[in-house]
Amino acid sequence: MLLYHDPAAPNPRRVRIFAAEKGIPLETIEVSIAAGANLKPEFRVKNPLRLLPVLELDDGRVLRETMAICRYFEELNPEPNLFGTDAWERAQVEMWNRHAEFELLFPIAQTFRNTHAFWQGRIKQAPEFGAIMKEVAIDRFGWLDYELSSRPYLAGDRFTVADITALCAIDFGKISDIRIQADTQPNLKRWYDAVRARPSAKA
Ligand SMILES: N[C@@H](CCC(=O)N[C@@H](CS)C(=O)NCC(=O)O)C(=O)O
Repeated sequence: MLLYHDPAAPNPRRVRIFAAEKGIPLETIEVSIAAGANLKPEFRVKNPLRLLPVLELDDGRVLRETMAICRYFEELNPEPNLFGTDAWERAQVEMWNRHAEFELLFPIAQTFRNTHAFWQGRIKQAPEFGAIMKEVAIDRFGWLDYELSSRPYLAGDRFTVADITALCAIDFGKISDIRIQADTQPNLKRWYDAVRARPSAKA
């Protein structure tokens, strides 16, 4: 299987980490967002939305959307389980993954898109909106520290896809100077150090 990705982008990283946790080997092909390679006709046939990641199967079928790709991998290699094993755990993982996407990744990505020089001249930016999103992201770090005071991982006692989403979002925040405050957010820091230390985090 071939993954179209950009090493610097958070959503492709979610897929690479997920595959590494599952022991699924992936060939990768870099599509540089900085160089505008995702806007070129060769890539637009893979994804007319011009977004990464894209997974291409050996028979040429193409799958888009981070979570669709991760769910496909979960079906292919059920162990180690990363989406939950019973009704309650699956619901918890779903809830926490959505929290990580909408409460962390979304405001962090919107801060970057609307305030960073990288996007100047590439997209229409709304700096005021970006600044508000940064405030939201900073607020959510405090919320997550509170949540993680009662359990080791986002969805409970073990590592799941929700932790992958949160890790990639939080690491991506650094480019916009959104950072864990180790002195006031010890639970978040403890969780971050644990997930960052997993070999898959380097994928
Ligand atoms: N919902 C999509 C979002 C994909 C997405 O936003 N990808 C970003 C990289 S993290 C991208 O390709 N951006 C290129 C651009 O905006 O031009 C998914 O989860 O796969």
